[in-house]
Formats: sequence, C-alpha cells, structure tokens
Amino acid sequence: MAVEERSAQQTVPAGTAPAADAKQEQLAPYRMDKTDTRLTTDQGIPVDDTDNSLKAGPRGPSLLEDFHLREKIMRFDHERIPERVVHARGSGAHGYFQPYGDGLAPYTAARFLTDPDVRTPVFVRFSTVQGSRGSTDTPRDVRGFATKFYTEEGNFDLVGNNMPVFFIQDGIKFPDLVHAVKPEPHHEMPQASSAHDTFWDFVSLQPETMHHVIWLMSDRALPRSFRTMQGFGVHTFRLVDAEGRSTFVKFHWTPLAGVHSLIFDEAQKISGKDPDFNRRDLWESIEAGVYPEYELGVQLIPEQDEFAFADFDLLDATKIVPEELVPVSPVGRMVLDRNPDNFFAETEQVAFCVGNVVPGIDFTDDPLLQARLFSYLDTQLTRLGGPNFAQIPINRPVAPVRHHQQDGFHQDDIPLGQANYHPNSTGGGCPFVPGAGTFPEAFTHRPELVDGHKMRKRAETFADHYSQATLFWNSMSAWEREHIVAAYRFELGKVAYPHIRERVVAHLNRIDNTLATAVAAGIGVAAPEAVSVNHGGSSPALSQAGQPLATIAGRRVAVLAADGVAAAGIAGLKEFLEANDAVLDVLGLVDGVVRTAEGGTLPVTRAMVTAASVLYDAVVVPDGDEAVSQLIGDGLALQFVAEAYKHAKPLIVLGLGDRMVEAARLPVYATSDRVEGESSKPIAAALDGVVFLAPGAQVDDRFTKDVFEAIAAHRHYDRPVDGIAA
Ligand code: HDD
Repeated sequence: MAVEERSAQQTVPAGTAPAADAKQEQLAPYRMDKTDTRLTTDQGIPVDDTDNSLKAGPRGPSLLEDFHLREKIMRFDHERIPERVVHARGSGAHGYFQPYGDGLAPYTAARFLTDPDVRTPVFVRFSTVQGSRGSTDTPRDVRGFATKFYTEEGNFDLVGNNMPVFFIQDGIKFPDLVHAVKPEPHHEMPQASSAHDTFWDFVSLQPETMHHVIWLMSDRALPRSFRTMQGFGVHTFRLVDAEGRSTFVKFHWTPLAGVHSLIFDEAQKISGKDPDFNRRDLWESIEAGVYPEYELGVQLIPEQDEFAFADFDLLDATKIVPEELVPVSPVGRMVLDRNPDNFFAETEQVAFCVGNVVPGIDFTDDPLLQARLFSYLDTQLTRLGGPNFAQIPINRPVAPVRHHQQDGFHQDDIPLGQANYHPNSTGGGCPFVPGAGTFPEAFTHRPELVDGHKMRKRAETFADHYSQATLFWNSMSAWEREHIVAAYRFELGKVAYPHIRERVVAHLNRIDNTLATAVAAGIGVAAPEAVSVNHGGSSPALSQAGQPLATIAGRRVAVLAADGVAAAGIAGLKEFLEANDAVLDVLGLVDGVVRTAEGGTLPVTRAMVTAASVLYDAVVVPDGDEAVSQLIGDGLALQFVAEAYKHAKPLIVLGLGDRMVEAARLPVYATSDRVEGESSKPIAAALDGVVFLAPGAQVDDRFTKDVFEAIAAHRHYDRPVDGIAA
C-alpha cells in the first residue's frame, strides 16, 4: 500500500468536530509540489540563483543576508541522523504477506495470519549487525531480517535474524556483547568484523555464546543474497486465540529461492569489488520483477508442553527447537515487490519494535525478549529525534490511531479540541476505552500467574551451553565442516592473545574433539585431549547441503567475450537463462561491442576490468577460435575462469572454450582427453558443475538441463580446488 493511502487512513480522533476535516490537509505528509518545477526555499520562496552566493561584487565577501545560502548549508550540515547502534547498514523493500489458509485460526485471533483473503502490506529491512552504515555488505556477520506487518489491527513487527539462536540468554548482557564485537574502543578497528581480540575474549568468557558462535563461523554468516537466506523470530512467542488460550510459537522465514551462501574468500573480495553486493542484488531483483519470496512457517508447541523438552528451555534464546521434534508448518507467503522511493525516508527512518504486537500474538518470559521490549522504543528517541517517530510515513499504521499523547519534537499532527486526557467530557469522552469485556478487538495481555522471589539469577534449565552447538556440528556436510574450521582458524588467527585462542579451543573441545583439534592445528594451539561430549544427535534441517534444484531465478551469469566470439551458442544460452529469470552479462576485454565469428557484433554489458568472477553465480567460456586465443592471452580472463572454478561455481564451456579451461590449469579436463579441434565430450557433459557443449553443437534441451542443474545447485564443493592459483 502506498504511503499516501496509508496516511489517508490516519483518521481524526472519534468525537472531534466535523470542522476538523478541513484541517486534515495539513496532516498530510510534507510533500514537494511536483506541479511547478521551479526551485524554492524551505519557506516556499522562489529562488533566482542557487549556484552563486550573494556577494559584495563578483570577487567580494559573502553577505549574511543570503537566506538561501544559509538555509542550504544549514540543511546540509544536519542531513545525518545517528546510525543504529547495531544493524546500522541495511536495505529495505515493500511487499505483502498473505496466509495460505485458515490453518492457524484455532490458535490465534490475528486475522492477518488466518484469513487467506487478507493481504497485509509489509516493509522488510535486512541488515548486517556489526558494521557502520557505510560498511560492506559481505562481512562474516549475522543478518537482520525485520518485518513490519501493517495489519488492520495495528503494526506487528517481527524483528528477527537469519540465524535461529542468539549469543546471550539475558538482555542485560547485550551492551557487553555489542561492545566486544564492534570495533575496539582505542583505535576503532576492525570495521564490520568479529575477527579480533575483544570479541573472542568476551565469547570465550561467556560460554552461552558458543552455539551462536558456531552458526557465525558457518556459511550462514555469508548469505549470497537476502533472497537466499532464512529468517527466524528467534524467541518463543505465543499465539493467543479469542478466548485467551495460548500456544507457544517459533517463527521461520524460508526463501523460495533456496538457502545459499558465498564462500569466505569470495565474500572478502566482494567487499572491495562491490561493497553494495547484497543491497544491489535486492534492488535489481525487484526492479527486474524477480521478486524475493519467503514462506512463513511456524513451530507450534502446546502450552502444556512448556517443560516437555528435557535438553533445553523454551525461554532460552540460545536454543532451537529441532525440527525433528516439532516440524515447521508453512502458513503463508511474503512477496517483496516494490523498492523504496527514498532510502532515508523509508529504510533509514523505519523503526522496528519487538513490542509491536497485535491481538492474537503475545510474549513469553524469555529474558532476552523482555529486555528488547525496552530497548527498541528507547533507541528511537535519539535516533529519530523524539517520541513522534510513529508519525513518520514508513512507521504509520494503516489502522486508525486515536490517543491522548501530545507534543514532543517533530509533532506533525495538529490535534484538535480541548480533550487531551482521559476520562473527559470536553471531547465527548473520546477517544474512550469501552468497558471491560465489551471491546473484544482490544489487545488484552494474557492473564498469567507469576510467582517468584525477586532475584538476579539464571534458571538452571539454561545451563547447557554446548549440546546444541554439537548438534549443529554433527548436522553439517563435509564441506560445511571444512568452511567452519577455516572460519575459526581465520578469526582466531587474528587474535593476538594466545590465552584467548586456547580458551576458545577448550570450549570447542566440549562441542567436538575433531572440530577443536582441526582448529587448534591451524592456530598454533596444542591439540586438546578428547573428552566424551558428542551425543551423536543430528538435525538434517540445519544443513545447507542438498537444497532443492528448483530455480535459477535471480542468478547472474557472465560470458567472457572477445573479437571472433561465436555468437550462436551465447544467443541460445541467453534466451534460456532469461526465460528462467536469470541474467547473462557479456564481459568484453574492453567496453563497446565485440565482432562475432558469424560477422555481426555483440554488445558488451561491461568491460571485464569493472567486473569480477566473485560478482557472478556462474561463468561461461565462449566458443570461437580467435576469441578463445585472445582470452587465453589475457591474465584477467584466465583469472576470472580459475577463480570461478575455485569458488565452486558452475562453468559453462562452449566449443573451443575448453582450451581456456585447460590454459587455466583446471583439473576437470586434461588435454589428453581432447581430440584436436573438437571436444571429447559428445554433445553436453556435466562434471562437478562444469558443463561442456561440443564445437558446432546446438544449445538443446539436454544441454540446458545440465546448465539449469549446475546453476540451481549453486556450488559444487566436491571439486578438487586446493591447487588452483586464484
Ligand atoms: Fe536487536 C536492532 C534483531 C537482540 C537492541 N535488532 C535490531 C535489528 C534487528 C535486530 C533485525 C534491526 C532493525 C532494523 O532494521 O531497524 N536483536 C535482534 C534479534 C535479537 C536481538 C533477532 C535476539 C533474538 N537487540 C537485542 C537485544 C537488545 C537489542 C537483547 C537490547 C537489549 N536491536 C536493539 C536496538 C536496535 C536493534 C539497540 C538498534 C536499532 C534499533 O534497535 O532500532 O534497540
């Protein structure tokens, strides 16, 4: 729903005089007048010159009376607001959520979750956590996944992350965690990285972090795209029905494009080549009509099963509820189909709050959640300059707003009448609160008996910090484990203090001895002696291996090109990829066009020097004797192919392009296999995600099927890559 439509629904408080209607014009959001395009000041005064300040003579001093100069510079000086203390870097998108059916009707009174005819507008902001607003998109980090549902009963904010657990159990530790992971206070380094002393010092002294830390060391911390990462509400919430009966719930977002990640070397290179990598991908996908889609799933746990899980406490945010114990049921779909009109007005000014819940959803006593209920409201006071941030268009509910709040910085409303208190008779008693039990739509906190001594104490059911980290480790495929070990080695390799490295290895040993030993071997720490801790359990749902090969939508493919390139194969491939919502960029040695073997020209999307293999999901090596010879002679082109191979990406090799695979010294295709002038592969053959098309062969269904599968798989980690120089 457009901002204009939403704001139009901001109704005047019930009970105000009809004369109020005339005033509503003034309540509309501040808008530039687009009917007259001439420049004015903020006060609407037409401007005659915005390029020269008012001076005493052309070479004379500037004059204080130049109100246009003063206003222009004053506005510029104050353009920045404080960035978010965490999650400062983010990207947003509009869309909608719609339930599949009424399956949740027995559990919740929230209509937006139970009525399949209700399409609820949403705004989602994805973010990194550690870095500043201008930091890179691809550090090893948790990603925020915050969704504002503009429901007819008010705003519901699901402020989650792309990992289902959190570092700490009690919100009182949040400032410590954030201080430790952010750049160190004495020199403000490193930016957007957990690979430093203070982070590892903190986590190794606070072992409840160990489960989340292993997620952070996994590929989950390097999402290929916001379109290909999961989201989790993390805490256990409650669904509440109209009679006040409650069911525990965990919220899950699953991307329909599959769950895919970068590898760390690639992520680091992308930080230099395109620091906006994930932001650009989200923007361009939506512009291209390839809308990111996510399925909302729920794990439902009956109230009486609160203590049914022997190994963990539902109120402990460092734990998951394994899907093997409680399956995730799909309940609806979210589609992101519109980019923001203005980054600052929407993405920067959106204010999420975990406390924004609507009737039908309620909290639990999770001590992490409870602290969040305070923090989000509080932080906006500084960030958005006062208490009226709910009036900013992106934060306004579509539900009507009626209350007695008043004044404060940036009050956009002009409240009418005398009645700014309750109860009143000067305003006809409005807005009023109907008598108890006569206003079923009202949010009613679920009555709950609370009985306990006042104390600062952690429940004993929160005491196990290792079993679920072990579960995660046990559930990983071989390549996922390799990546995890490499990540620990990298991060701890940046830690200067040996005793911190040793302490972390000791914790890892309580997760799994092979993990601890492998990490220790890379960081100069003695291998720890095995202790019997691994319970052997695993949860296949935790692994990213074996994603469904359902789609290649939104994938970016690069074809290298030079004069003499055979255009026919490229044309067939392009048609196939575009029909499947993937993109094919032609990268030339220079910009412009290349001459084709067929005698025509092929436009170059961009010069290779402005691109890099790390920015693509797959690489095509073209056919054409002359073109292949030129590409083989170009170090950048050879590096492009070798690096894509090393990063386990699909390589599509057309005709004589296989000479280039050989020149790049890739192991998949030895010279001896190839008969001079033709490919040894009959028509099309796929090997570890390298797909060949024989010279002169047509792009046919067999070939495109191999291409589809190679790209849909995303990465091919079974390849031997250690010896590749890239
Ligand atoms: Fe938080 C922002 C997610 C624990 C305090 N948090 C923030 C955002 C996300 C999360 C996605 C960015 C929202 C946006 O895009 O504007 N935070 C989480 C999750 C947590 C969590 C999934 C654990 C389950 N957070 C957490 C705790 C506290 C905070 C325990 C404090 C006690 N979080 C904040 C904050 C932020 C924030 C300081 C910074 C900017 C903002 O709220 O609006 O209030």
